[in-house]
Amino acid sequence: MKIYINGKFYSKADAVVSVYDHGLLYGDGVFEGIRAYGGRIFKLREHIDRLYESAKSIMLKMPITKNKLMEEIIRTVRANGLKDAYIRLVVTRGIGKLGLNPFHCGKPQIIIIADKIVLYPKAFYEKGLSVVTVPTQRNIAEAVNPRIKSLNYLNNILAKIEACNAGVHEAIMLNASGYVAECTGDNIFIVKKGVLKTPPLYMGILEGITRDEIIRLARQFGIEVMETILTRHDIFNADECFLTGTAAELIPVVKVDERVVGTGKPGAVTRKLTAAFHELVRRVGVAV
Ligand code: PXG
Repeated sequence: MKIYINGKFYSKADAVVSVYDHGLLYGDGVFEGIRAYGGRIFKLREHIDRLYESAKSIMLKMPITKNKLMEEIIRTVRANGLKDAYIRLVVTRGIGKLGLNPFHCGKPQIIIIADKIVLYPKAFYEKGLSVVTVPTQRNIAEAVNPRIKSLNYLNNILAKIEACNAGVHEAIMLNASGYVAECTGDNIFIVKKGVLKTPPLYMGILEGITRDEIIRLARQFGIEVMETILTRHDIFNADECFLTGTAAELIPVVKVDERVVGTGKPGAVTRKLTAAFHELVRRVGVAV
């Protein structure tokens, strides 16, 4: 495996960063999780745009242009001979002193890992997931804005631990007002009376690239889409529920806090959007 760090490739064993890097010391940095399907990188430009927005928000000055970074990502996928890949793009604050001040750090470090994608077992996509709502609330936007895809993922990890403790694979996180926000690494949708509903960005969520694509696909099908406040009650009583994310793609949810959602099986709208999404990812994207 060839791992990219600041313009050079290293073997997995040699791909190391300094213990003085603020990415390690403070979780100070940003990242993206990107996928390639059949030699095409899906929504590369959108991921790069989101990364630069995250970086801007935390006052991390990207050391290279967007175009150069896209070239470097393509180069890394190519160097690893991958057609279907999970690309982890990480930008750390860089090497600094012990002490919070990010302005004492040198250059940000750019790391690109292109690896094989490990999928959830197929059974989850066919039967649907069981999930729980958890005590850990999603970060409030006025503290660490969930729209920043930062290296500081403890908020989500705490929720994931609670899901694991409950014996399920995913957690629904609520915001500080008790409304549904998102999952630990996925956005959430429901279908109610033919309308597709998902929490708006101001509920304190990441603007998922898969989320945006599903909204667009649904509208193309003539399905009404509402970005609206959702409560646990709405999720329990939904006709269908599914999660979206780069890693998970679309995954049906059939049980929430022991309440069976809809028929207890992946619904028709979920299946239709899943098929359309799979068709899309193989057709579009930046060729490697
Ligand atoms: N919410 C959160 C908190 C996320 O971290 C999503 C929603 C979905 O966004 P996208 O743009 O992927 O549709 C995410 C994405 C990983 C990994 O390695 C995590 C994500 C994506 C890819 C890989 O854990 N999270």
